[in-house]
Amino acid sequence: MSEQDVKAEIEKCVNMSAPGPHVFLLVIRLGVRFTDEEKNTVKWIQKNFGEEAAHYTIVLFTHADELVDLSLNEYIRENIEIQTLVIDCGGRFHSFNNQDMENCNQVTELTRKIEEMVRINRGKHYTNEMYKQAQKNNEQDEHYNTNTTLSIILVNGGEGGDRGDGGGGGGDLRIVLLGITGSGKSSTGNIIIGSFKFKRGISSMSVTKHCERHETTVEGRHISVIDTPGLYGTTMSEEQLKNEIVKCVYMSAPGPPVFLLVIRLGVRFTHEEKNTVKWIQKNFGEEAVRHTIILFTHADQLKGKPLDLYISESNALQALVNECGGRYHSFNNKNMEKRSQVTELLEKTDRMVGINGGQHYTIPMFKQAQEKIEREAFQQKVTDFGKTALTVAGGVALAAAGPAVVALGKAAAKAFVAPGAVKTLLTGATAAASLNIY
Ligand SMILES: Nc1nc2c(ncn2[C@@H]2O[C@H](COP(=O)(O)OP(=O)(O)O)[C@@H](O)[C@H]2O)c(=O)[nH]1
Ligand SMILES: [Mg+2]
Repeated sequence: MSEQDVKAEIEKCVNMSAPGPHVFLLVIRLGVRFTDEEKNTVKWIQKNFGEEAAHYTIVLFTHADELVDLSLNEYIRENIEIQTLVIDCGGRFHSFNNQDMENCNQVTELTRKIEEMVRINRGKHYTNEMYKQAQKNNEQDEHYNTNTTLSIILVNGGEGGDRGDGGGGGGDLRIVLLGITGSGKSSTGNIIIGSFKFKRGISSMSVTKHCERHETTVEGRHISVIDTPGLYGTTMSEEQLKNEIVKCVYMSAPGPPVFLLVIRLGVRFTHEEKNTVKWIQKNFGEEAVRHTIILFTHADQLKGKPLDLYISESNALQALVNECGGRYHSFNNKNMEKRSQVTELLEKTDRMVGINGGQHYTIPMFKQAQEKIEREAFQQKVTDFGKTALTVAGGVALAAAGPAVVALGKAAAKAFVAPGAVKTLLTGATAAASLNIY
């Protein structure tokens, strides 16, 4: 197919789904090597259909029945490239066994996921205007290349339902637990879901090393709780912790998480704990704090002292609460029977979502925060390189060393930039093969 033919076919398929599809299904075959072309398919969709298109995309895995040792969730979790693809699509995915025509459940389930996405998109669908805009942008881009191996199905879904909004406001809720080791995250998770599924305790065996998710239904609402390794006090490397954070964001998909910053009462408020809000800001972005509630555990150890009074007696605690917009709640994790503490927490999350005008924390916010960290780390490397060069140059004619350092800094910048540049090229590139549009 010539580039022109492909373009004409895409145009046709967009027109066929007028006034614009609710969903792009990005079809990926499992069980065979995940190719470079496939890795770039989300970029391809964004390039050809516009940036917004990814908000309307669900990854549909076929041949999932051929996975022998692992469940689909495990497979995605263990394959960072597939995981990235899924995260790029807001964590939305589904699988089909196309050999099993009788299995109506797989279709019903897909429809449910589509409806959920439409709801999160507030009933909006991809529009032909978005397509035209993307085409206009592409015409100005001399590297435009429509060839790829990807299969896309455009689906016109139903209008958004009213079953909640995926982030509170009475709808489904996804809660991510953050805090230092021993603060009571896993116990808090157990209280919320109403059973002892998260391992808790202080021995090294029970310290949470991987993100874990358990679910429950509270008064008709589907609640998922994602427990995370401690921000401090584990033996994990920064890299391992970072991988786990990516996972917890993925686990909270589709849709917007609420963060619970878990703090233990009754013991000295540590330096690390004081920095946890900064940690959240750095790793999840400034906006994440607007979606955070502080959850104090060990409320039983206050021995009847009102929590407000306890907070007001500590400048550091007060500052922490203020940083999180004055939102806090407390749990006595030893009292599983006291369900009112969970109901009250849910009320507070709903109120927070309301105050945020229904706006949620999103995956792009997370990505932006991560990119910022990478940029800053890179700048730091360049600065350090300059400093080393300055030391090497020694005290020899400082006036001359000045410009030399700048030059070295630039050289260093090039050396460090190179991998990024390759990445950009790779992501900008679309691979050759045929385009199948159904
Ligand atoms: N008395 C009391 N103990 C708690 C409470 N919450 C947690 N714990 C205990 O504190 C310890 C650490 O809790 P855990 O949930 O494992 O902390 P994590 O490392 O943050 O997941 C465990 O021994 C829990 O039983 C609480 O509200 N009251
Ligand atoms: Mg734990």
